[in-house]
Amino acid sequence: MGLRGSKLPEVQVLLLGLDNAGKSTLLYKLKHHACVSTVPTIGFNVEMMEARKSGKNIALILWDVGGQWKMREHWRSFHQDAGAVVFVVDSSDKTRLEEARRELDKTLRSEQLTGRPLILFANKQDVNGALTVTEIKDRFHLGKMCHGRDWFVQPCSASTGVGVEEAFRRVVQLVKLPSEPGAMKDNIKDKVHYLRASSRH
Ligand code: G3D
Ligand code: MG
Repeated sequence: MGLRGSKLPEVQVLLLGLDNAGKSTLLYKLKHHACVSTVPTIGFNVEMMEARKSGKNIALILWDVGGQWKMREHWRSFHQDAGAVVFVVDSSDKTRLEEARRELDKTLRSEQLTGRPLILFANKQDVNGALTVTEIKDRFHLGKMCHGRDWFVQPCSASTGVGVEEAFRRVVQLVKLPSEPGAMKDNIKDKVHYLRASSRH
């Protein structure tokens, strides 16, 4: 049995991005249709949502492993089983855009993520002066960076909820289903153990 007792085929998605990009707020918004105060994620959040893909019900497991420096080295351990990468960008913070670009570039260079789709959430679109999708695509050189994989940039605001459901629908559309359904279930438990231990240090 999988996370929270789900018997559905599980598909894992990495939710990455710098700290303060809005990952936790997005997860809460999606799960609870509510805006809650978040605290910086130390360790990780993991959420499951049910979705329908190719005529089948699936459980999408969303891993928000924290954007802080301390946790970045642990991102790599998630790559192997990821069916898609979601990278959240704070479109209003121009001072950290280059840092975000570098992190994304580094992530996509992981051999284990070859060919996995990228969905970039251009978050905080409600903030005046936020960069548009076109500006982010250009500044990230996304066409070049994502050569050989499907990719999509979705504007959204985790605060207002605009674009959030569309963004996750796009994830469901692009995510790769595991070739062996159920093969990863023990892995999820292992990962939870591993991360709990790592975040205590
Ligand atoms: P993280 O999980 O990526 O580190 P959080 O980021 O979800 O903790 O969000 C960091 C801060 O950004 C929070 O503000 C949160 O309310 C805010 N935020 C997240 N998404 C949006 C958005 O779409 N628009 C705006 N305006 N703010 C957003 P605080 O002040 O609590 O630190
Ligand atoms: Mg967080």
